[in-house]
Amino acid sequence: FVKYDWEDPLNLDSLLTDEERAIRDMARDYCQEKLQPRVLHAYRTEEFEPEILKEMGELGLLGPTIEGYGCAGVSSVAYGLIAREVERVDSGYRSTMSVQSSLTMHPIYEFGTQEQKDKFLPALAKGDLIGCFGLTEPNHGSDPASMDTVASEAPGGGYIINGAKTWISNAPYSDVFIIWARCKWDNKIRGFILEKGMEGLSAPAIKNKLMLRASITGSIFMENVHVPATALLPKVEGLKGPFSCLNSARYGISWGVLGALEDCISRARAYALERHQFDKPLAAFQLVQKKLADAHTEATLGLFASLQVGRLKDAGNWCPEMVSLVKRNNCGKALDHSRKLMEIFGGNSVSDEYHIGRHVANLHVANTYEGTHDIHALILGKAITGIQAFA
Ligand code: TGC
Ligand code: FAD
Repeated sequence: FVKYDWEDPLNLDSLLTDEERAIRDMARDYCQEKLQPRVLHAYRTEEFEPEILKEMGELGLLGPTIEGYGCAGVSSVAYGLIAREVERVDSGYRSTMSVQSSLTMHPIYEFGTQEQKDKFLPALAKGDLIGCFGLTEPNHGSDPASMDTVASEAPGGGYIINGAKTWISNAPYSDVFIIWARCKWDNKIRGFILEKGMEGLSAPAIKNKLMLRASITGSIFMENVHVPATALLPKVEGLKGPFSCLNSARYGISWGVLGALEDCISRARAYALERHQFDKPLAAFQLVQKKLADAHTEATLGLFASLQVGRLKDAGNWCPEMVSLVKRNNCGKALDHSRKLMEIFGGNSVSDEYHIGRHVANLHVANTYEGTHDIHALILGKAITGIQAFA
């Protein structure tokens, strides 16, 4: 037999290419050396350092699956491995990275004009510009089809946008806003690129969050924002525009949350070996071992499922329901098991110095945004039964 490796029990490593392993190792080194030392301060103060995006850009971690425009052009699996390493430190840092990559760069790359791509993608890839994605509204979260934000044709050319978005990651620091609005002239939803400084556009921060504090979240208010005709993303209409971006981001989250769970496992293991009660390390008690075994099993199975979805995605042999399956399962499992592992820390779990409480709080958000756990159950339920149960 080979020796059982508790950090890679089923040898995921053997299914990666040399390039994917190199990207993972580079991302892990960066995250552990540069992000881990900053995370407690960021979480305590809700202060975001925009330089982090520039650092990620320098390493080719932004929009990594895009070909050209200064992007790395790597596989979806490599993108997942990056998300896993970033979220091993904090889900908020992964949020910042995935909103830039999947929700800002992706729609410009897929649905933008050549001019829009040339103008925005190289600067977003370097982290010189920061982007956000406005779909959710104060009155419409799970049901974006009912959105109130509207675009109308401006008399002298271009469009006028009115509405509000809420819970938008990166918004207060953003230079580029991908805004989804219902177009008054034909009632269809389309995407627009708004830019910081446009009259009538504001993006105040939502402060005092209990979770995901290392990622800055804001509202977006648009009062008669006049945008030029060139702001429209012309190559898509309808909800499949924003949902296509979500396919990519949800897939990345399915890897990311398991990075957070893996960090919880390794911290809980170290703590259980070190801490003694009843003259024994906690790790010697069966109930503690069961918590570690359960978490470790689910993290491993989840990683293999995401790897398979990534491979199918790159082969063009996939569908969104596969992404719903791994997003839902991995977020739910990461949240449940990180919570159980937190018990191993007893009273110390309350201290942020032990990190696990921060992961648990963050994972509640990951289980909620990009489609809640229950919304993804309904997407799968529809695929299984053929019956739509949303409304
Ligand atoms: P439905 O009628 O099912 O579909 C409308 C149109 O969209 C198409 N479509 C998709 N296209 C591509 N990919 C997908 N995954 C798609 N899902 C649907 C569909 O084919 C149809 O096209 P067409 O041409 O026929 O018009 O839509 P519905 O209104 O019934 O919606 C159903 C539901 C509940 C599944 C959907 O609305 C949903 O997924 N709700 C969840 C909302 C959500 O995920 N919001 C995320 C906001 S962004 C965010 O949270 C970022 S956090 C980032 C971070 O910080 O990391
Ligand atoms: P609701 O839709 O009001 O849902 C509340 C509850 O009702 C949930 O449990 C839900 O599962 C349940 N529910 C709703 N409909 C049904 C149904 N038909 N059947 C059964 N149960 C149902 N959005 C963006 O657009 N861009 C971002 O960058 C972004 N970043 C975010 C960052 C953070 C920190 C947070 C917290 C959210 C972010 N979001 C973002 C918003 C996020 O996508 C929404 O919160 C999420 O989609 C859920 O919408 P909601 O909060 O309006 O909940």
